[in-house]
Amino acid sequence: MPDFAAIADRLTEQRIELPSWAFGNSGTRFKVFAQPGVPRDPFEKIADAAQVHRYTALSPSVALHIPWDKVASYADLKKHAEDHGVALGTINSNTFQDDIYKLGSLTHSDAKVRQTAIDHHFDCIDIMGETGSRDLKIWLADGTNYPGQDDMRGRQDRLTESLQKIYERIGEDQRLVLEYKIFEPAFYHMDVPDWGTSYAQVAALGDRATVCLDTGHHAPSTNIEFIVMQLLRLGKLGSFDFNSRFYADDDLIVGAADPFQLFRIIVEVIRGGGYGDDGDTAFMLDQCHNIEDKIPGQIRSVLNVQEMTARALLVDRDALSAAQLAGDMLTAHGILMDAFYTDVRPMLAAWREERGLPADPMKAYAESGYAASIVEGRVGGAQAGWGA
Ligand code: LRH
Ligand code: MN
Ligand code: MN
Repeated sequence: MPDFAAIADRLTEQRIELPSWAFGNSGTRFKVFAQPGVPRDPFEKIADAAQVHRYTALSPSVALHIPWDKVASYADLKKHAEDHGVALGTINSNTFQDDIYKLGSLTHSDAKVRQTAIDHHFDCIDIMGETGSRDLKIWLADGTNYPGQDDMRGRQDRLTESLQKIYERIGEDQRLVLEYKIFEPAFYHMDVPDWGTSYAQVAALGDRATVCLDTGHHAPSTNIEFIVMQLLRLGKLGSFDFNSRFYADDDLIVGAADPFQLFRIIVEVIRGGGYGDDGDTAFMLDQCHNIEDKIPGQIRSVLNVQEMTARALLVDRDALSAAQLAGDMLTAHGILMDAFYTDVRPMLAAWREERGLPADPMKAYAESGYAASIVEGRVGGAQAGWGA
């Protein structure tokens, strides 16, 4: 196995984008538990996200969700982010919370509704111009609840047409990233339920259209690393929404439910050339901390991604290929597991200290007093959360 020292530099290439919505209140359909001190506007969300980067140096950008993060001046928000040592990243569109989209948005049978949804994406593209964002991420809640409710084929054709119009608007250096999800909120069929549908749609658009893989959006037992391999092979893995799940789209801390799966995914990202400076695959988190504290929740997640990345970088590639070519399955499997079982935490603590970072970012944040300062300082105003 390679030495940790041999992979240490590659860890500096890691960039994990944070979702602005992870810092606001969220919950389930049963209850949203409000927390004291959570942000009341996008500026405060950025300030909180910057704390994660400050203690880890892993998360230099923040994704926005529109209209949740609507502000009067995106230039001001960009400046505010830069003043806090982070950048604004992916712009997420949102066509899932307005009454007109009850029966769909980009797939709707009514051309007026489709145009409203397309116009929303045009607004998002304008915002990208102001924020300097590269990626427009589209996740659609479109689908049906009952067999026969609508014509699935017609909806797919309308989706192609709508996406084409949006794609034509993005700049030469920008990308359209289409996220899929097997179910929820629609329960019979989703219009973009799987990577194959997303791939078919983005392949028809062109080179600047790619797929977003949210790790919580598959059927149980899906081999997600296989999808990672295939999309990278096809040059279409634009980004990840990382989170973890036990049942459905649980949006829990990354690596909490199944660290081994996270390891296997990152092994394939590295194998497929998607990692770091060489790769075009954006690592993002998509989590909702319903009951745990939001900032340490995100710190934990980015550290878990880093830890599994270190272990994945430790896989002895040459020995693995040799064993695979020799048909020596037990040796090959053993090589992978050796890397997985390596406890890299002390090495990562030292790696951080060498770079002027705290050995234990969770502890450093907890001792910083920031949590108490926001509880004290953020009085008055409504707390930001879903739909805010
Ligand atoms: C949908 C999703 C998508 C949305 C986010 C809030 O389940 O994963 O990425 O934008 O949640
Ligand atoms: Mn997502
Ligand atoms: Mn999701």
